[in-house]
Order: sequence, then structure tokens, then C-alpha cells
Amino acid sequence: MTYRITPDIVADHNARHATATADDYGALGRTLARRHIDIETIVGKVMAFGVAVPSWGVGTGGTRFARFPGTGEPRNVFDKIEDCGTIYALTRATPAISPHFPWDKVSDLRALREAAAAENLTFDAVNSNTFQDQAGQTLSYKFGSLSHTDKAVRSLAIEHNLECIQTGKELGSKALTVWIADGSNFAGQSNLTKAMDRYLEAMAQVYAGLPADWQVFLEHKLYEPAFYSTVISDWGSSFAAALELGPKAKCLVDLGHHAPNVNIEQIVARLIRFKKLAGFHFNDSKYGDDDLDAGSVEPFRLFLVFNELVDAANRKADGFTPAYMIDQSHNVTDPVESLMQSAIELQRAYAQALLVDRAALTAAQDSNDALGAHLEIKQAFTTDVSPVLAMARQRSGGAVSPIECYRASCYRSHKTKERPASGVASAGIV
Ligand code: PSV
Ligand code: MN
Repeated sequence: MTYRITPDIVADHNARHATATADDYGALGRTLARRHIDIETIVGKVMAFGVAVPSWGVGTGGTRFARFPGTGEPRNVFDKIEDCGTIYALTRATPAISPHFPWDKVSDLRALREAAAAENLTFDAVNSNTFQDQAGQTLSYKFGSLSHTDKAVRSLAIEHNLECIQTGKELGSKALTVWIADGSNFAGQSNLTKAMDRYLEAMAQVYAGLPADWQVFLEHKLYEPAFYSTVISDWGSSFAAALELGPKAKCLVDLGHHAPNVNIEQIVARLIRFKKLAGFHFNDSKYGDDDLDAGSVEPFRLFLVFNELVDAANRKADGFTPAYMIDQSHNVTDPVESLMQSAIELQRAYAQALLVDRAALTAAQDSNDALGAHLEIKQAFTTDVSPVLAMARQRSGGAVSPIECYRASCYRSHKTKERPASGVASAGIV
């Protein structure tokens, strides 16, 4: 039997905080009531919010220089599921896990399903990996995968994606996320048009393998590992590809995959408008695809993204069913702590966006009251919604203060004993 943070540990923790939780909730409830907002409605919506945890996020990440593994790291996908279960037990915000293949490949998929079910987790979108060569792979992705000049390499990449769909079907997933690292490092190295043609032809074959109730999420990224051009570099390329592929293809927005200072919330609004928003890979960044914790650098930008999402949900925008996933690399923190905090920050941005007085905002926008409109969203953003989040967690069986509860439980020390270091130094990033 491995160590678990049991419901009674959480209940004891919550009992110790009970007076403060109720007090703070009451005070915020009165503040919001003056603004004609019912705090109970907000709590209900926060309780219904869920974001998938990436299986690759629970291990320590790294940069291209080094990786500094922590102790008690997950050694395999079953340990990863256990950590995801812990994150869910404490936050109640992360009911699903987004697997990555072949990293999470096992022969016994039933065991995987059962392990997830035992943690009350379901499987979200499956991610394919054609950005690395696997052991024993005879053809290489060094010069690309789905857009490679060699048909045989393209076929290998197509096969891998089709296999991911098969695996996902058995796990209960409903979507495949495709991010390709294809691109070029030198001006002139690649024919930019032909590379796109080859990608579309290959993706059409992946698309043809989607079950009726599945979607494929196209994930664009400006650069890295290709540094001169990238085949699916931006939302325009992604959108055009999704249009050409068909209605099951949509565009996934990884918050770190844009040019500096680009207006991501406007991209989100555009994709919603044209019914092509697949969902998100949430993270935060200062310079590029930094994969820092959601809300840790630019919480206002995160809020503005959620402002668009709440706006779309309120007007019941056609085709609006975004999938929420986290995609981060935890280099200097305990990944379980980072993922819990990130999930909380996503809930925070969501709750703040729910506080926007939409009628007042519309009135200000329509009368060209620029500052008045800005103040409407600023008032929502500057409201401390922590009591709402704490109450949502408490009511759904989570911990009022997940990181405090986690640290007090000494979960990581227990895992350090249970999961002895393998001694295998793994370089590189996730
Ligand atoms: C690429 O940088 C990316 O964002 C894609 O989602 C990958 O699947 C993921 O990171 C993990 O490396
Ligand atoms: Mn991503």
C-alpha cells in the first residue's frame, strides 16, 4: 500500500481553517452582494470548472542545459497517475489527465484505466510525439515528421498518430492533440509551401482515422526546436489547416507559443468567432515558451483570456466547447505543488472573469467610454476571490489550502522512500 493523503487528513486541515474560511467567505459575499453578484452562483461555477493535468508535468522538467531531478519523482505512468490523483484530491480542480505517447505507453491499457479510475481521474486529450526519435526507430524525425520530405517518414508519423487515437479510444479520450516540431533552421532550407502541402496531406490521413465523436487539436508554436521557420507557426497557419481538414479539426492555444506581446486574448476571441477554438495548454512566460506556472508572471493576461471565455459562454457561442489542459515544465519546484497552484490560478482567473458586470461593460463599450469599460474589467480583476476558491474546494472535498495540507502530510518524503531513484540521468526538457 502506497502513502495516500486520505480524506480525514483533508478534513482535519479544513476543520483547523473553518472559522477563517467562513469569515472570509461571508465578508466577500457581502461585498459582492453590494455589486448585485450572488457569491453562491460564483462558487457553483468554480466547482464545475476542471482542467486536465499533463502526465509529463508531474516529473521535474529541465532546460536544454540540465535537469535537476527531485526525490520521489514518478518512475512510470502509474506513479504519475498517483501524483495526479493527489493533485485532484487536494484541489478538486483537476479531474483528468492528458497522456503523452509513447512516453506513457504500456502494454496493459486496462491497468492504466483502472489506475486512473481508482484516483477518480478520466483521460483527456491524448498527445502524440513525433518530435523525438524513439529507441530502435530506424527512420528519423531529425528533419521533420508529418511534413518530412521522405514519404516513409511521413507514414511513420501518421501511423504513430493513428496508434495514439486507438490508445485514446481505449482510455476514453475524445481528442488527439498534434504538435509537430517540423520546420527549418536556415533560410532556403525548406520550401515553405511544399512543407505545408505535405503536412496537410499527412494530417488528412490522421483526420480520416478519427472516430465520429472525436476531434483533433492542432497546436501551433512560433519556433523551437526549428529556429528559422516552423510549419504550424501561428494561429493563422493552424486555423487555415483546421479549415481545410474539416469540422473535427480545431486550434489549440498554448499560451507560450506566440510572438512576444502578441494579443492572445484577441486570438482566442477570433477562434471562438470562427468556431475553431479547441482549447488550451495553460502556462505562463516572460520571453518565449518558458512553460512557467500559470498566472505566475502575467495574471492579468490570463484573466483577459478567461474574460473572453466567460463572454463566449454567456452568449452561448456556437461550437464553443474548449478543452482545458496545463502544459508546464517545473524546473525548480515540486511539480505537485506547482500544478496545484496553477490549477488554483486558473480557477482564480475564471472566478474574476465571472465577476465582470457584462451589462455595464457593454454599455460602456457601446458609448465609447474607454476608461469606464476598462474600470469594469479592472474591478473584477482586482477583487480577491480567494474565499470563493477556498469554499469551492472545501465543498467539493478538497483542501482549503492545498499546498499547506500537502506539505504537512510529507507526501514527497513518503514517495522518496517508496520510489527509490533509478539512477538514470535524463537530460532535456518536457
Ligand atoms: C511543445 O512545446 C509542447 O507545448 C507540446 O504541447 C508538446 O506536446 C509539449 O510541449 C510537451 O513537450
Ligand atoms: Mn503545449
